[in-house]
Amino acid sequence: MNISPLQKARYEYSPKLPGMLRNGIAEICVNEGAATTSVADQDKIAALFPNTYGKPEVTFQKGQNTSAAKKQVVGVILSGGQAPGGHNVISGLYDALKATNKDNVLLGFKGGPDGLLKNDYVEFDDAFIDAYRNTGGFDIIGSGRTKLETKEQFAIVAENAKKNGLTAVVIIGGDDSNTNAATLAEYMAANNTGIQVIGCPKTIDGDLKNEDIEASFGFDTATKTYSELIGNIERDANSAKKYWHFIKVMGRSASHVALECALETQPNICLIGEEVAAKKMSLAQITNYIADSVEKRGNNGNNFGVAIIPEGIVEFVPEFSKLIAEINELLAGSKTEEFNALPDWTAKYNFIKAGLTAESFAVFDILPAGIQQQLFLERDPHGNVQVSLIESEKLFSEMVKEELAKRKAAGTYKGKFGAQHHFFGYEGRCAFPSNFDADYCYSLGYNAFMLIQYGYTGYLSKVSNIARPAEEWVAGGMPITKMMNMERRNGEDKPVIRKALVELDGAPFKYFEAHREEWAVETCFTFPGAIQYYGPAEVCDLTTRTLALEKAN
Ligand code: FBP
Repeated sequence: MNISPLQKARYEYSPKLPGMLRNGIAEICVNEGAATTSVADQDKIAALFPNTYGKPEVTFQKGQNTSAAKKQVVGVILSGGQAPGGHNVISGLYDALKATNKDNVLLGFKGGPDGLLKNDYVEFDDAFIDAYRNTGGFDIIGSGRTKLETKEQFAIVAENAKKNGLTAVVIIGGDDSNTNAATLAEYMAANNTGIQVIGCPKTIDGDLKNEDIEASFGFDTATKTYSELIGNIERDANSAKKYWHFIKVMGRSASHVALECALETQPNICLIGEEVAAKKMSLAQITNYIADSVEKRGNNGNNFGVAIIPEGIVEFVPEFSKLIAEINELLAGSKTEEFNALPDWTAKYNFIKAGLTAESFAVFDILPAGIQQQLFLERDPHGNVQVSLIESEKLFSEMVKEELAKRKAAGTYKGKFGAQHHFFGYEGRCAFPSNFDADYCYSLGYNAFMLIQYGYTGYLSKVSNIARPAEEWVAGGMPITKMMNMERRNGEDKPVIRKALVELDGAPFKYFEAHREEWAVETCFTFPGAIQYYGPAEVCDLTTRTLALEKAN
């Protein structure tokens, strides 16, 4: 097989472990802290997780390994969207498992949770693992978005696990997947299966984060990849001086990715969904905010700029969410067929006008025609609007264009406006993991095995102090129930891990807020360049600005 020189070099890279795990398996002992309680709704969560609730935080230390000798057969899955470093979680898990006992077995279940349900797996060996060390992607076993959440599914998983002699299952996923890992752990314990379940925190979105989990893996590499591209676009804009670039970046809901990219590249504009929601901003207000920057820069002779738009933005605009809810209602059930049968867009437009409230129709009516049609024509299998497909970068650039035309007619705007559109998402999810993600992921996997070996279940692999060099990282585990609260989901109260949105009083947003007025008018672009894998640590091992600001004293 042909491989690139970088891939070859990355095979040789030895990920850095936390200092406490570096002396070899024989010298890793465990220290238990106090019992834990969930972040909210303690009584309800305790009642739902009688076997796994309230367990202590654990930390690994240098010292004699006192875990019981036992042959381990571990199953692992990758769940949800790809994130750089997944392969290293698996290689860290494999290395710790084999270093503990060469007869231990690691099975990779294919295609995400479906692999556990269909009992579709591969057994890893050295050659298999070596071909994926320090590489991006989830292609080692694939991933999937099936949710493992019903008792029936758990029973199938338990049966397949027993068939294969599994002692533990490791779920590498985001907040939903780890919520389900906690429920599966509880099921396994309640049914005396003896099968442990451990989670690992993954998602490029950065929204699986709390006082215990400092960052989800993949966020570092994905944001560095997008920031490189945004920096390159800024240089292009500053060279040609003729375009405004509207760049949408992934992040299904939270705006952590957009904020981190803004901190790295200092664009003229970056929208933050959480701020839009807190200030209840309308589409017109957001449009005016961007148009003000374009106008001021244009009047200074700078007919170019860069605006970062988070993927999830429209759901944070109250009037837009209301519109979407009304559209979903309008086309519920058989009404979709009625709508689809209408002969042309004019007939459909009249149907929409008659069906929406006047308030929502007014919002609908100011949308560019392409977006209007997208809202009605591209729908998911349940008939709902596919919000993530809305081209918000085009939505705002077209609305800004219309606003500027009015300002031009009024004589306040004297510049020229030409727009380019980009969407950066898939480009970053499978990049070669940065040194940080390669090290962090390997440590999470290695650590996950130590949690299994010491008999824990319902825990999330936790590596903390990660804004410091790896030597100082702290390895351990936290009961997943500690991160849970009750939330309303699909009409029911459910125990879930709290999703971390951008905190408007947090240090990363405060830094951005303190500088954005200047960035909006001046050209303050910064150019992070490509991820560096080899060279001085201050260039190669740096993690995100978000983490650095959050952890600065
Ligand atoms: P996870 O939350 O599963 O990690 O996935 C996040 C994400 O990458 C989002 O940023 C994006 O909106 C979504 O996945 C895209 O999903 P898909 O891969 O199904 O197109």
